[in-house]
Amino acid sequence: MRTPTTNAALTTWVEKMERLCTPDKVVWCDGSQEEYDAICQEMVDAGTFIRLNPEKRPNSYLARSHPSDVGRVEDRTFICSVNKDDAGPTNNWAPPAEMRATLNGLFEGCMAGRTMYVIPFCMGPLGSPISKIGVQITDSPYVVTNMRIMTRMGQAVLDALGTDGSFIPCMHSVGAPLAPGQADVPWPCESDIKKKYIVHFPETYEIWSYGSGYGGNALLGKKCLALRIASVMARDEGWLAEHMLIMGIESPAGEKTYLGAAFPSACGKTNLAMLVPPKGFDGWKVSTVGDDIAWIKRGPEGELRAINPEAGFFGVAPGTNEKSNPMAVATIKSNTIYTNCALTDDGDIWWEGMTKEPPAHLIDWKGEDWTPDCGRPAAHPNARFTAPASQCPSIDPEWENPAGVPIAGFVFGGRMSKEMPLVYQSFNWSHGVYLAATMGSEATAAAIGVSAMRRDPMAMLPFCGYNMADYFTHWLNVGRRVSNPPRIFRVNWFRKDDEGNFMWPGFGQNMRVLKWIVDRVHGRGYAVESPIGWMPRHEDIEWAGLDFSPETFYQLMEVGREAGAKEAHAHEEQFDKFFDRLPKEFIFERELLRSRLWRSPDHWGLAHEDVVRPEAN
Ligand code: TSX
Ligand code: MN
Repeated sequence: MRTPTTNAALTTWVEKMERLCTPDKVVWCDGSQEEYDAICQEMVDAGTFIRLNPEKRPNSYLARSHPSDVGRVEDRTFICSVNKDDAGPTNNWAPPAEMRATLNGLFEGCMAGRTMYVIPFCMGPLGSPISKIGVQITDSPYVVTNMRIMTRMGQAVLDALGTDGSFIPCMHSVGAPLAPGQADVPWPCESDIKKKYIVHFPETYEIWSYGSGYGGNALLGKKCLALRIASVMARDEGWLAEHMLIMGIESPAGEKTYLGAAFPSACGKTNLAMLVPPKGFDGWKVSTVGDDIAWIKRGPEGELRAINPEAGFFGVAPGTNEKSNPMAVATIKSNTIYTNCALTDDGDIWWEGMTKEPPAHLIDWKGEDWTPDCGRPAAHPNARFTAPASQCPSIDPEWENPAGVPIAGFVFGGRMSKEMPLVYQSFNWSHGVYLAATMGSEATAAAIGVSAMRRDPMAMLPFCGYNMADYFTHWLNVGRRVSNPPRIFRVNWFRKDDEGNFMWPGFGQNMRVLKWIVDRVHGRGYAVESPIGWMPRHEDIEWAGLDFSPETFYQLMEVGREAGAKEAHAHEEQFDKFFDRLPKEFIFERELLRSRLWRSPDHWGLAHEDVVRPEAN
């Protein structure tokens, strides 16, 4: 095949990788529909893809992974900076030279019997000054088809790259070479977890991934490039690469407000990005720019503008239904790849939480017969859909604007069953960065049934490509360099009462919280100053269409002073490991929080002596 690029750096790299991996052949992907359809057909023939019933799911496929390859492998994810301290205490680190030697050994001959695909892709709209070009080499046709949905991929990217444009090299192999005559399996991968490697070289902007074909391990444009490597580039170049959804909110008067929102996993980020306003919000519109990643840069007027670097959604399937997320249900009706979902007898897919009643018979994600009483989940809990963002009915008209959309506010949330209010606003930028850095979520250890709070600063713990203390400093600096920095909020949809019931209806009803946030970022909307931040009173929230008493609302909003003090102490422990790299502002924010908690028991507008909560005067 003639090389479809004049970029010498690219052809040199591809030739070098071909010599290292010794594939049977090399295919440069052009990104066309014909190429996509042909690769899908090859995977159907090989047993990797099952074509779904075209009447139910046009142009859609189901893939089942190897049971050892079902999610990101955080223990096998490495940041290989020259100095260990530049990766920081929250990342796995290995010396770059040692890691390069290990990888060279693993990749040597690793594509024997396979095709090596070259995937030129662009994260962000082609031609946007915020976008970045990457080239992924992979031996997985599954990766090629997913990358075509998740990124702008193919010949147009090579054309944009030109003769001397630069790209981020992304090297990937499933790590399963075939001996001559050896039969392939539907999902080749390295099943020994210790031989899987997801490696980032932050100083040279390089990615090497070995042994896994699944999601964030293998679709290298997403977590590896658009978060880990991009966060390093963002630090170097003065912008932000964040694990955030981007949503637009339009009032009946036509005022448009864009928010970025970060949540750890299992908090319903995709649901929020596609929220449908509830009864009582006639004329309000919510639109989706992205559901996972935001690249945010200073615009010409000193404002912060965001793009979604992705072109599709790689969403968790279980729990997605007409009620929890009707926009996602519509998005995945066609042209979608399903991974580790269950298969129905009529060639459709199913997962837990799709319908109230499960079908009487299914083929589960492992390919085995399944009935409702068999005691096993039909879909893997981390089963996914890969679907084009353009198919989302709520996609924002500006979602591909190369200049991005202006961000007016940042929202940070976690899953907290106690002592974390529904919503509050930070006093200022550095207090907001502190709130974001101390956020966390309760992860239930299913085996023992207890909840433990896991801190996940800005939801970036698994995705920051450098020392998180430097990341906090970078955030503080960004606020100093923009005019009118976005206002910062904390939210919690998951508070429970003493009986263990969720106190807040969530989902579309979150619109009521978003409206208060929108009012606040525009300098409207009332709030009471409390020791932890600005809080709405019951009458500051729009309640049309929902019965929600002041009593319940204030229970949802209150924080015990004792609990607040314990929280401040936990922050101290959380940050200890960063030693003197932690920004000094964080020490002052913590001591200010402690002081406010104990010195304002009869503060104007606050109800009790021993609890913090706003109340009407
Ligand atoms: O996505 C969720 N959101 C955000 C929606 C825009 N989920 C699902 C989380 C798992 C991914 C939620 N679950 C939310 C929420 O706001 N809230 C809850 C908790 C909850 C669950 C069920 C009910 C209420 C709250 N059911 C009834 O009230 C009937
Ligand atoms: Mn994510």
